[in-house]
Amino acid sequence: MVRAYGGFYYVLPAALSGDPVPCRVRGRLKRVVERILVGERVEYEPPAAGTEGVIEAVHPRRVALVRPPVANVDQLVAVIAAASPAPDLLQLDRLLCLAGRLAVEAVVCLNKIDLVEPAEAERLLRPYRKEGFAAVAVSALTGASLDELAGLLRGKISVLAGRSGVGKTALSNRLIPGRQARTGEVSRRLRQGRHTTRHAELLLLPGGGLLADTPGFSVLEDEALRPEELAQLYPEYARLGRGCRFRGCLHDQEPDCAVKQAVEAGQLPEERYQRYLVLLREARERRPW
Ligand SMILES: Nc1nc2c(ncn2[C@@H]2O[C@H](COP(=O)(O)OP(=O)(O)OP(=O)(O)O)[C@@H](O)[C@H]2O)c(=O)[nH]1
Ligand SMILES: [Mg+2]
Ligand SMILES: [Zn+2]
Repeated sequence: MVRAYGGFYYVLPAALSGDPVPCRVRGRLKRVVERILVGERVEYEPPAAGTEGVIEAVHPRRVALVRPPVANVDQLVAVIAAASPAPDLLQLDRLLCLAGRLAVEAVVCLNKIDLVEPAEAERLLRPYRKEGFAAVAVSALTGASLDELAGLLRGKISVLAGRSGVGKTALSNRLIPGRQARTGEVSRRLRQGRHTTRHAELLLLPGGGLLADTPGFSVLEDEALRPEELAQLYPEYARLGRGCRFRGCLHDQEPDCAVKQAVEAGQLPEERYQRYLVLLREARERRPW
């Protein structure tokens, strides 16, 4: 199901392709399924000529995002801008942790590379590539490397996330021919309006796969993270942490910490470690993101 609107649920006939079919929900199902989310896999009775289809069953979902309400997400695309607004790497790290927590894949997408030197884009992405994240440097304005991004989205349900103004809507407009959602001011206004979450929608990508645009910070969760969970969400820290003296080492003040030693030896990026300490403090204070 890719779109819920005006009492209808729009269902793609084949897996991640085809034209959405308007459906109603079988009456008895309404009692069982409290809320059907976009991204839900459903069984439906196709419409006879001139009528609508009927959703007969909803499959159990693997995962669901709260904001935007999207089920069965495969991949979170964490978008930052190379400039304007300046890259918010703390926010990027939060999004990568969120993806890890939900057990969905993550892609680092650096947009607006037309505004910086190529070396600057590479400097920003290198630490993430080294840690094993898929990372692309693109420009929604010039179209640079958008085919590479499209390749990462193929065949998957992906959600674009990142702070306001980084170019999520501009990217989805470029990736989906014919889509002309308004960028800039308009979405900022909409975000405060009542339409935002109700209109979560999955857009069909030309290469196959589905993409949800989201406004601003909407993907962050309310639930606070425990410090031990946080440490596990950094792939490199989880791997190296096996060499720490203490089990459950949080790589902060503990003695004989393999992670801290790797940072001091220049084997792990210092700046990402400093941001980890910020997130660790937040987790200790149990602050929601
Ligand atoms: N120079 C440059 N500008 C871009 C690029 N991508 C987007 N922009 C501009 O950045 C501004 C914000 O883009 P949007 O796509 O609306 O940003 P958004 O992430 O959807 O923002 P919200 O919907 O508020 O969360 C617009 O004025 C775009 O034209 C890019 O690659 N290069
Ligand atoms: Mg937008
Ligand atoms: Zn440690």
